[in-house]
Amino acid sequence: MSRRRHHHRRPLLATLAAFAVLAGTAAAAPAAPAAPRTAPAAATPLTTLDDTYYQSAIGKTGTQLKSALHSIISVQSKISYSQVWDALKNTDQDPANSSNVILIYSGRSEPKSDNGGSVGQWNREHVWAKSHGDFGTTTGPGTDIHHLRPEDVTVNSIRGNKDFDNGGSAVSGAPGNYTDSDSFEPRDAAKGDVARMILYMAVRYEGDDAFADLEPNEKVNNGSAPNIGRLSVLKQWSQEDPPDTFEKRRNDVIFDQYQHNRNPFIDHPEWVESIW
Ligand SMILES: [Ca+2]
Ligand SMILES: [Ca+2]
Repeated sequence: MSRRRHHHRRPLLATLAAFAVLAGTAAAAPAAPAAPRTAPAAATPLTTLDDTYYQSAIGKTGTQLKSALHSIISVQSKISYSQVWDALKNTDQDPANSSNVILIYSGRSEPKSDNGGSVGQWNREHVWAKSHGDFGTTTGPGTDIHHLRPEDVTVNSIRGNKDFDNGGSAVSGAPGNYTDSDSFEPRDAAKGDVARMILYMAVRYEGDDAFADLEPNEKVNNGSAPNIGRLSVLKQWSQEDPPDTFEKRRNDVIFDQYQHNRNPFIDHPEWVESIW
């Protein structure tokens, strides 16, 4: 049991010259006629976002805040499932090695070029499991890169469509992750990311666009219902693992280069408690 105790933790929090890497894969952006926006060279400051992007949400709480955020973040460009590969090579680039991506659960740095479906490769993990609401990989929630992350093929399969909760046995090949028959617990550094991705999906998808209304709940074993649990655990994880440089850069890259919408809970983690 203690054999994998001394695994190294990746220095995700290391300061990085993130914006040196912004050049490169913008070609994946689709031609959808969303609001034209020139990609800035650096991240827009939060105060500016509050005065512009989030203007109609500022000062609101609870269901009114959720509704305002839904309107804001539903204005977006969309990419196809095949375009997701290149997008993830950009959004999840290893700050210490521009040839690699970081795998969300494993924490491993893996060559971008080693994507695919074979053992040892990385593929596209739907953090909001796509069977929960059965949205598949057609353009929509199944290709929304706010909740898509690179992960080891085998570990992705172990997570499967399980809900999130604490506890279980150690996951082979993914130090710090645990699973049992009905739930999955990601490593500490990914816990908040997972929570904020799930809650983004809940606000973005409200059943008004031909896809299911996605919502978190307190259960595990949600199966194909459009729900993911457990909400109380996700809220705790969001507090324990606040947004870091990697997660914030990811949000900026998606906003600037791909979907032109943001995950509000990365910008304003306190909105989690305000809505839920
Ligand atoms: Ca984190
Ligand atoms: Ca919803």
